[in-house]
Amino acid sequence: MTDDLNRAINEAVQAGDQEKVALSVQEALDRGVPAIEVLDQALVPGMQALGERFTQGEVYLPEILISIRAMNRGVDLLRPNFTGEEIAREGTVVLGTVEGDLHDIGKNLVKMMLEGNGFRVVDLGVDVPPASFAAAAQEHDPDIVAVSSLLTTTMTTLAEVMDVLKTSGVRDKVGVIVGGAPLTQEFADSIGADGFADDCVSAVAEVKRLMATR
Ligand code: B12
Repeated sequence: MTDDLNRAINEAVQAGDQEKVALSVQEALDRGVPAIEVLDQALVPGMQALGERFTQGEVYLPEILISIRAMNRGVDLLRPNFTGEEIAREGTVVLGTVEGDLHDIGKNLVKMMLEGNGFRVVDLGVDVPPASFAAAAQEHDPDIVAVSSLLTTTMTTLAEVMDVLKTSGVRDKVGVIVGGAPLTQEFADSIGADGFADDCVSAVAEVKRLMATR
């Protein structure tokens, strides 16, 4: 993708300009830029840059919400380019944001990337109690359980998810992968998760790696 188009999309996300995001994303697709590149190099960095500005106190929640809508317009245009009948079904992933946490932008991107790569994703949504991850694992017999956490206060709940998966007897049948801005590989290791990824592109690679080693 050309730098000017990349910058236009990134800035339009940050500005919360839905029309400009839609026009620029469509232009990129028309120029033959792969959807994954538009997501990975323009939309996500735009949202992440805004996240940084929020952290610095330069923008506030209303701006964030407006930008989320703008980003979603772009994601909606990309979505059909990710999923296709020609893509083989690779496996099943149960995915959700942990209890107490309502952040779902990153989770939804992970979902979209997995679906685009041929996985069936059972999306449990946000604020998912540990027991619900275990119940879904029993019901859907997934290869992987993927848990998102964006708050340091909900990180401890991830350890509870691991415990409940064990006590309900499904832990040995599934790989567990965790992610979200405050998490690290060290944290994932400390709670006994099998995998960690810090963005939606490496999440797919990590899921594939886990499935290959199981
Ligand atoms: C957008 C946002 C919101 C939105 C969420 C909207 C939504 N539908 O998601 C709203 C406004 C609702 C919100 C609310 C709150 N938020 Co908020 N929010 C953010 C913000 C600005 C951006 C998050 C985001 O979407 N980033 C973009 C996405 C693309 O990145 P990502 O989420 O990291 O996801 C990527 C990777 O982490 C990874 N990934 C994510 N999940 C998973 C899962 C798996 C399995 C894998 C492998 C990978 C993976 O892949 C993703 C894509 O590449 C961050 C700031 C920041 N710098 O992150 C604060 C932030 C996360 N929020 C914060 C806080 C404190 C809150 C509130 C408590 C604020 C309040 N006082 O009310 C509430 C909490 C509500 C709740 N109970 O959850 C803090 C958390 C601090 C902490 N250390 O815990 C942050 C860091 C801001 C800050 N510095 O203060 N927030």
